[in-house]
Amino acid sequence: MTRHPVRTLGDVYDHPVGRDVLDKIALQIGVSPSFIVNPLTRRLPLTVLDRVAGRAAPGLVAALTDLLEMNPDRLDDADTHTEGQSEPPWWQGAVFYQIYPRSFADSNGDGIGDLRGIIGKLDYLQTLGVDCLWLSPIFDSPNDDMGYDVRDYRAVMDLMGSMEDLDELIEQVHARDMRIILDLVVNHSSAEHEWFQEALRDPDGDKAAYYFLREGSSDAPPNNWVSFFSGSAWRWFDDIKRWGMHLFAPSQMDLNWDNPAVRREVADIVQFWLARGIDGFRMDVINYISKNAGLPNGVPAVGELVGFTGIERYFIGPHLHDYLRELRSAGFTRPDGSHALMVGETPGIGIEVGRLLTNRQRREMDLIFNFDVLEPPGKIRWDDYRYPPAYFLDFYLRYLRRLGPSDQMAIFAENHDNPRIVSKITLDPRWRGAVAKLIAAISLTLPGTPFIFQGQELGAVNQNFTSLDQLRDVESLNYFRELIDGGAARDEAWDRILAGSRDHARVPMRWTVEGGFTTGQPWITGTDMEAGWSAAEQLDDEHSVLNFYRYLISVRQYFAHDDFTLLTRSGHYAAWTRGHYLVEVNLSERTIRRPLSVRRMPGRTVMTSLGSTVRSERPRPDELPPYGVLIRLLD
Ligand code: ISL
Ligand code: CA
Repeated sequence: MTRHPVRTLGDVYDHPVGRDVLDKIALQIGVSPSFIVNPLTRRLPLTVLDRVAGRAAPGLVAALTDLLEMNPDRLDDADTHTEGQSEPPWWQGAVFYQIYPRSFADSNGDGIGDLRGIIGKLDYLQTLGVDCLWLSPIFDSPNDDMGYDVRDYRAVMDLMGSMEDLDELIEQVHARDMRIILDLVVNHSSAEHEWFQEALRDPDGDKAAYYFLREGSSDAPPNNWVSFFSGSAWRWFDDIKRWGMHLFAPSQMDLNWDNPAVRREVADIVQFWLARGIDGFRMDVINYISKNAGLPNGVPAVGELVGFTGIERYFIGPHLHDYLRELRSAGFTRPDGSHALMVGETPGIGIEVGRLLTNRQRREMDLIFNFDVLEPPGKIRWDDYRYPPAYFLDFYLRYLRRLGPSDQMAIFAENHDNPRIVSKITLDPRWRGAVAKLIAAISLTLPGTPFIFQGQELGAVNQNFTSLDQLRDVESLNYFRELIDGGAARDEAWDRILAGSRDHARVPMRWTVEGGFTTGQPWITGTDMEAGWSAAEQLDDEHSVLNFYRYLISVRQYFAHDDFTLLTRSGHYAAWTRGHYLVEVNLSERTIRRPLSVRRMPGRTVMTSLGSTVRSERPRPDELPPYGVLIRLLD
């Protein structure tokens, strides 16, 4: 790999990491990237930039060059050819469905969703038409972070059922021609994992070297990194007189991937599960696994900018690509040479680095989640704001323009860490169904691999939680405390929690009007009781969001491998074709006119987003109603 020196602003932009960073800055300040990088500024030496920026944000430029130099990989032209590529892999045309097992279906009345609950809903999932299920963590865990803190990577969590239940689930999924992937949480393990327990018993032994344990004095953590769940990323273990690193909750101890034994363990775990028949893994915060050698302090200016001090020391660490390639071959390769699916959860990763991680020629991962889609510029999840649906579409359109033939993007609007997309876009109940369908239409007809989060297909909305004791999530509870400790008024703190809490997505699925999730007391209670929005009601309603999803998923097979052409994108209107299908959308809450050029294209209407909530009259043929979608099959 040739190393390119990074001396000028142009060098930064020619570097994948640099381009992602500068694109992000441009997006945040609302200018085109060419406003920052153009023929005039390209030659600007970074030393000069540092002198200018250095006053306001000391160390920022140096942090950036460090990051770039540590990551020399580029996609060269040779990486983008398609010759010799066989059939498109199965996941390229697939629709994924994320299950949060704890809240999906409870089979035994203990109030907690479980594997047998999922088995009982396979008919529903098959009717929906999804191709692959992704289950959030089901491995043995003390559940400080709802399974994202694994105690035993080879055992099923008691609350979820047994290994036999899982085997049966895998078998039944496959019998229905679907696939199933699980969640691999290996940036960290639970402190209750036997490795960590062993480390506590013998802080100089093998297992201690699986983690980041540092000697020192109990009043000064080894560096200034902060945890995503509030406070320092270090916790003092008085018994062994060492600090232990946790980027997430204090019981989620980061694993040291620089230790080859750790990488071996992870590969073995993956092999263990592949042998049981699973089709791959979603890989939790996988881009955080390679930390900078020596764990240097984060640059405070970066911390202020992005909110998490230290992040530039690990979000694209020096060995990330190597470790992934190694894991792909040692863990994700089956005895017959085929590969199981690797879907990376990669917070902070932009489009260019995303391509490095998933380009088929590079043999690292297959898909990643690019989280920049979730918040428009200037917003974070805790802000109470309305998300413009145009941002969702334009984000993926821009993403697409940057992809080559060996790249594929994942498309998603929701997951278990985020509020519901409908509520982000509108609080007006009149548009609930239309907005849900708009997101469905974009997600399912753009080229890319769509991921639907449970309940999204029902147009689920946020919950009207009224007090802290209704919440369960460690992140929300910690953040509330952090805000209060920082001097915020209770109302003000509560508003932020209510806007961004992960618990909005984690309340039980609404199977029936009465609920239908459990016969007992659910572990967390949803407040949305609105009639018409449960699965049972929607199955019977031809205009429901659920049936809109079903329709699009069922016809997707006819265009999933066809070309995409953007016909028009202006104002609140967009139109595109995918194969023989023509999709038109209204991204606003006002009725808009359809352009004549598109109206004149010969074909017949096969689906509209009418119905569900607003039983408005048939719209005029030259108009699209608020948030409307019109799908035609062209002659
Ligand atoms: O919620 C966030 C922190 O503010 C997100 O950044 C989230 O933590 C991040 O996307 C990583 O999420 C994943 O790993 C976490 C777990 O809590 C999340 O549920 C999981 O999706 C730690 O394992
Ligand atoms: Ca149960």
